[in-house]
Amino acid sequence: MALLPILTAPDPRLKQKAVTVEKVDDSIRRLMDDMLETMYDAPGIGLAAPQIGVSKRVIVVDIGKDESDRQPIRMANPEIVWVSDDDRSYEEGCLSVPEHYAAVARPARIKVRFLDHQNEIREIDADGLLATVLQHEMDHLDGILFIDHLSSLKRNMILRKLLKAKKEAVAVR
Ligand code: K1U
Ligand code: ZN
Repeated sequence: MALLPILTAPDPRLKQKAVTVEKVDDSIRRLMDDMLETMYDAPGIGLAAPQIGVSKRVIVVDIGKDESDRQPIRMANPEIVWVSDDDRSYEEGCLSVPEHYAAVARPARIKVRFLDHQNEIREIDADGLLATVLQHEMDHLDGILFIDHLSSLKRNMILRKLLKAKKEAVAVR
């Protein structure tokens, strides 16, 4: 397994629509495992392939409480097939938008269809934190960041700070 560098905004690769996976084969399984290792190391509770510069429709999620309670979920080509009418607002973070958090309202409950790590079609019903994280990760596959759900004023303020931090990091290298 391998630890992969996580891209941070602003980066054009985070704004692209990712490509559908033809089949979950050994190379996609390796990608899923590398993404899980990278996510646990970050640490985070979700990761989408575009965040590591891979334009494929693959996400991983684990909302387990700690290392002794790991519940990894691997998904290729996830799609939302049902959403509840009611929304839930949650303070979101993102490994590609470091040190910024904001409340985002999304459907409270969803049903997701996906290919699992054995290339089998599966469906899961999700609510609470799992529903929030799955929607956040699926947004990444369409080039959408949680800051795109905020006002342009808040989004541009965050992007300006991230760009400044990137320029300062290059200057001290
Ligand atoms: O997509 C990502 O960058 C991962 C992101 C997922 C997410 C978190 C919260 C709401 C929506 C989506 C993160 O994992 S940010 C880090 C984080 O939330 C966390 C890290 C360690 C322990 C618990 C949470
Ligand atoms: Zn994210």
